[in-house]
Amino acid sequence: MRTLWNRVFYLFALTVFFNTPAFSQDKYTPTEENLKNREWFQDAKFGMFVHWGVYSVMGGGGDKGIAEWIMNQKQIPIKEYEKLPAFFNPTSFDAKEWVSMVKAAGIKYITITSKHHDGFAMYDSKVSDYNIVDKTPYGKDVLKMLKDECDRQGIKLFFYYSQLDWHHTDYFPRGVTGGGYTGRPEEGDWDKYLQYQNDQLTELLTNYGDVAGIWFDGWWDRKKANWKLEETYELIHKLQPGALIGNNHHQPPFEGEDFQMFEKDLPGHNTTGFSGESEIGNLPLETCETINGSWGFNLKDRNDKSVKQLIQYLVKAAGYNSNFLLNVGPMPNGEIQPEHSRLLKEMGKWLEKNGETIYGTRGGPVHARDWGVSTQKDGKVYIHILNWNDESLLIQGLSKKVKSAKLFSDKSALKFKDTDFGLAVEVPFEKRDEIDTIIELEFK
Ligand code: FHN
Repeated sequence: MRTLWNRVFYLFALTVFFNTPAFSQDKYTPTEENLKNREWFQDAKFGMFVHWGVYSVMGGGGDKGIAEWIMNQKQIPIKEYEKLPAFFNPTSFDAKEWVSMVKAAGIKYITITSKHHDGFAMYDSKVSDYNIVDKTPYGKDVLKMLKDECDRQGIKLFFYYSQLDWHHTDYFPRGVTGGGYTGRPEEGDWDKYLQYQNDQLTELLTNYGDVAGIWFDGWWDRKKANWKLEETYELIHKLQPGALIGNNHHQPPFEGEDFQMFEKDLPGHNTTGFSGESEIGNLPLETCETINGSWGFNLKDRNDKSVKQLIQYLVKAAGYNSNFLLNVGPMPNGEIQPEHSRLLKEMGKWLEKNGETIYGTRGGPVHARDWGVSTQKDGKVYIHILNWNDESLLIQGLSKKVKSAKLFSDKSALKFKDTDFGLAVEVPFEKRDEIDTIIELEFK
């Protein structure tokens, strides 16, 4: 008899324990609104990344490959680097022009640096006067101006936030970057730094209306540190449950995150060495890439990708069920480099014609191949031939019998044959497209 009561009591205790708030911390349950926003994110497919800050004034200091990291790469002590804000006066910054260009490019959201590793806030922070309103002759909150214009034109805005901080004295113990040269005392209170971080995040998620999400970076500077991410993530989801959290930690997703990004690589690839420790989780995916060779503005970087390369990257990302977050580094005067706006607008023209095969789709069902990728939506499959030199193509991995195969561009019928080895489709060369020959398949 006693043992039965013990067992019942023990079970009751367990259920109470597991449902007490303290414990539920570990299991993050996204709200309906958050799940809806994840759907929106996956349907959106195309975002613009913006690396803009006082480092833009240096334009890389004449060195290629240096931009937003110039403080660390040139070992510029804080007391010298703090002179830069006085030179930052982007009087040509026009949020309306930026957002109108973004719309013309077919881009659905913007992710902009609210604070990068140099610790300088590109918004009106009350937590630190090391910001654009208090320290620059410009004195205006560009994030506020941009958010208001995004709201006007129906574009969503994410804030990039660097957890790594080369300026804050309590970012201590130092990590793999931002060592001795900064001039900070070799002491500091890590928990004070985390509080500072969370206070700034509270500002960003309180003073700018609905924010689409937070794009964290810099965790990798102190991989072994206790970043207390669950507290930070819980704070964000308490302030804005629908906000999507992603963290560029280059690890498999952590509890509390809503999307997973890959830097300069398609999901599952590791050509740049960033994704060696990562694995594809079950969260919405995003690949971020530079339009040239730099994230921040670099005066000499002429390594612009071609329209073909950029469109094929967007298509491949969609084939990998991932978004494409394409970066620009605006100039210190506030303008986006005209050659980059032109490239983005060319992508917009292509999306005007072919957007149906990208927006709202999901990757597959045919896995990525050296000839291209596939996307699917509403029972249709779009085969994207990006690199193929034969007239006929054998497509494997389709589970249903094909009813029709059409060239997406002119809806003309294509000859096809369902064989034991896959679907053989004939795509005459004269019907090919230099960038992406799209076949629209419908099924029985
Ligand atoms: O160090 C940053 C870099 O400056 C840039 O912000 C990229 C963007 O994904 N992320 C880090 C490098 O992993």
